[in-house]
Amino acid sequence: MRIVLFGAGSLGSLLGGLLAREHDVVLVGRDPHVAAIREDGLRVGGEFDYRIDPEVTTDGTGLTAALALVTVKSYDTDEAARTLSTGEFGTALSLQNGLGNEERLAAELDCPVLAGTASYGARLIEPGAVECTGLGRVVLGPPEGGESTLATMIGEAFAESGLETTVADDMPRRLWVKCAVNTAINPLTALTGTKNGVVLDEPAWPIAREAAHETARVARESGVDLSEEMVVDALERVASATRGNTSSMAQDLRKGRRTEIDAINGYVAQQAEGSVPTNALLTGLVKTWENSHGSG
Ligand code: KPL
Repeated sequence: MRIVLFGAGSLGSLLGGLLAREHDVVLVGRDPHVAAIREDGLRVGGEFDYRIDPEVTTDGTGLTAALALVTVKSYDTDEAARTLSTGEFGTALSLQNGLGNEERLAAELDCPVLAGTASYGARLIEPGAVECTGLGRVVLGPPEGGESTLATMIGEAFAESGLETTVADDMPRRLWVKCAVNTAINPLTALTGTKNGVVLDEPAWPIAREAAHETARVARESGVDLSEEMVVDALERVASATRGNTSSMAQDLRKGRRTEIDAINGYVAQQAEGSVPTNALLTGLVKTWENSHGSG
């Protein structure tokens, strides 16, 4: 299958490197990463140890493939959608943080858009080299829920290249669970410069739990059946499994880059019918940091 992977950051490069073992992958990214891959191939380390030569480009316009796999940061989704709309794709799949990405892609693209989550841990070591810091799973399906033969076909293609893949008929609930986990772990670890496991202990735990509880409430307001226990279970599971990892938001803040706060805690605060003080506070704190560091 020909796959255009739009967004060769850490997760995108890892998934691209894994998919390229079986499929014809075009990685769309930025220099110097793209230049290094063109020169010497992509090195996939950590849980894996190999070098591979996917096609690479910095120009995502006019591309054609069976699948456009979108892994850009949530604040780049609109631009990615506009660029991809100059090409032709059978299906698009968003594997991004935050909520609302699929709607924004669907507004520009002529093909069906699937939703997904990816729990592989990834870190860019240097241009041309990505490390898998933890094996995980890709879950994908229609963003509105239900079954889809397209999702099954993409799931099979992913599994062929050795990716742990599940095709799910309850993506709305899964996306909200992931968002709840991210509302709890990402801003807390970013603001305090700590690893994911810190949220499991006092004094961070009550803040993390409250952020996840509020998110479950907002999910229910949007018609998704999600209890407080479900999100707290997921939070404990993810924080334990990734205890020693640095969250994507903590990595962004440390590097002085813009974060995905608007699509995570900011999205929850914006969608809420009532007040969500913990999510609003965490959003305000991260945005204050971004503004004062010129990355907002
Ligand atoms: O998705 C993540 C992220 O860092 O964005 C978690 C689940 C927190 C893992 O690090």
